[in-house]
Amino acid sequence: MHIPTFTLGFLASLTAAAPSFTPWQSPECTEENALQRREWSALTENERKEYISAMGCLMKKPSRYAAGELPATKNYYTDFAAHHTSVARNIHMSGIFLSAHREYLSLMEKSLQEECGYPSDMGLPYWNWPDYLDKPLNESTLFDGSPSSLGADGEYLPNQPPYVIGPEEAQLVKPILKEGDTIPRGSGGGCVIEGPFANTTVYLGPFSVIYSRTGLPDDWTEPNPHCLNRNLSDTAVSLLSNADAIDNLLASANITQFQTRLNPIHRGGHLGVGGSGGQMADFFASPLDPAFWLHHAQIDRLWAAFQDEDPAERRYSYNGTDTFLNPPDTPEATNSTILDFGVLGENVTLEEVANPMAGRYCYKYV
Ligand SMILES: *[C@@H]1O[C@H](CO)[C@@H](O)[C@H](O)[C@H]1NC(C)=O
Ligand SMILES: *[C@@H]1O[C@H](CO)[C@@H](O)[C@H](O)[C@H]1NC(C)=O
Ligand SMILES: *[C@@H]1O[C@H](CO)[C@@H](O)[C@H](O)[C@H]1NC(C)=O
Ligand SMILES: *[C@@H]1O[C@H](CO)[C@@H](O)[C@H](O)[C@H]1NC(C)=O
Ligand SMILES: *[C@@H]1O[C@H](CO)[C@@H](O)[C@H](O)[C@H]1NC(C)=O
Ligand SMILES: *[C@@H]1O[C@H](CO)[C@@H](O)[C@H](O)[C@H]1NC(C)=O
Ligand SMILES: *[C@@H]1O[C@H](CO)[C@@H](O)[C@H](O)[C@H]1NC(C)=O
Ligand SMILES: [Cu+2]
Repeated sequence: MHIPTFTLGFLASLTAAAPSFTPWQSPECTEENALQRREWSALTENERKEYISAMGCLMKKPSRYAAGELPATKNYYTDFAAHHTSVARNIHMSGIFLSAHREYLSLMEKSLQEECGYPSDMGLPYWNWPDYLDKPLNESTLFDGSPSSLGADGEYLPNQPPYVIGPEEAQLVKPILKEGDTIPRGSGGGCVIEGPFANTTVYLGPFSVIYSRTGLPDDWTEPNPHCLNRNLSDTAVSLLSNADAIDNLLASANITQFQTRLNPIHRGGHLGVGGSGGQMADFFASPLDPAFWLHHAQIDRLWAAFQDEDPAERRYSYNGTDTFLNPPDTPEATNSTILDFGVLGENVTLEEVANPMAGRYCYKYV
């Protein structure tokens, strides 16, 4: 049943006028012509600045939501975060997590290239967490506040309590941490006031992790001006997203085990930048922090590596439904499950996003 759907969608996009294919969507994708996604620290300073300025450019492009539909988004960059917010309870802790984030990253990559002059031979950068564990994150190429960083940590706030893991957070970090465990205070906590993206005002969120269970209140679309906030937590990264955890992840027997092991690793990067209270720790609005894309490129990289290890078995293998925590009455993820990207891009099926080196994609991690 899914094959006709795929074919029709494909033909429709060919006939629906011009720019269905960008240069990197080569019909003949090879190791040689694939777009390269590289590690942040492997980029030159100028390349890092390309990423930073293209992101800044997207933050100045007009929102694509209909007037009045989403007052909390003021630009196209924030549209990405708003869309993520609206589908957060479908695309996390479910069978469509990996697929939805893969296409989402690709849409960002394409937007940077097509609308903001990001080099067409440069993919999204990724953040290989264990590479950064030998010194504090606030001294790293990511967050040292230099012009080629993603901006500094948030301003240091004294007297911050440790973060006590509540029941909702416990779902995201189990089995490494459990309810009642604590993470020591992060190294910032206040507004980012140094480096790129300093003093950015955002209007979306913040949203308590409690809403991951209950759903968002209806007024989530209303603007609430506040600063871009970070609260770097080296502890969260070293505890949850370390090299042993990755080795163990890649040794998973099947997609079910892979997803289960990935959960706390994934959350580690979010808590590592956002602590608690920073945008990156926001279950809904985390893409407001430009570090989001590097973190998720690393997640996608690990999924691609896992798939490549046994493509016949793993490429089109899914486990879970289209809803947070896979409630029994929700539909299982399959090849033909549709992902809806709203104002960001066309609908795609899980089948269409399963292979980074075929169909709509041609990229690899180096
Ligand atoms: C910063 O995050 C830490 C956890 O890493 C938490 O203990 C602290 O309360 C947070 N502070 C703010 C202002 O977000
Ligand atoms: C960087 O973070 C560490 C804790 O990880 C802290 O001790 C140090 O004071 C911070 N440095 C700066 C420059 O904020
Ligand atoms: C951000 O604002 C603070 C004042 O709130 C100011 O001290 C700082 O210089 C500003 N940073 C940048 C990069 O403009
Ligand atoms: C996945 O692997 C785990 C661990 O080997 C095993 O217990 C489980 O039954 C497997 N699940 C499926 C759906 O194959
Ligand atoms: C997903 O994995 C769980 C646990 O192994 C299993 O009970 C379930 O049947 C799997 N679903 C599919 C569609 O493989
Ligand atoms: C999913 O799609 C792939 C690629 O088209 C195909 O090989 C595979 O058999 C499909 N899986 C199922 C369960 O239909
Ligand atoms: C995308 O799929 C949804 C169903 O999941 C449908 O309601 C919507 O109309 C589709 N959008 C487009 C642009 O095809
Ligand atoms: Cu997400």
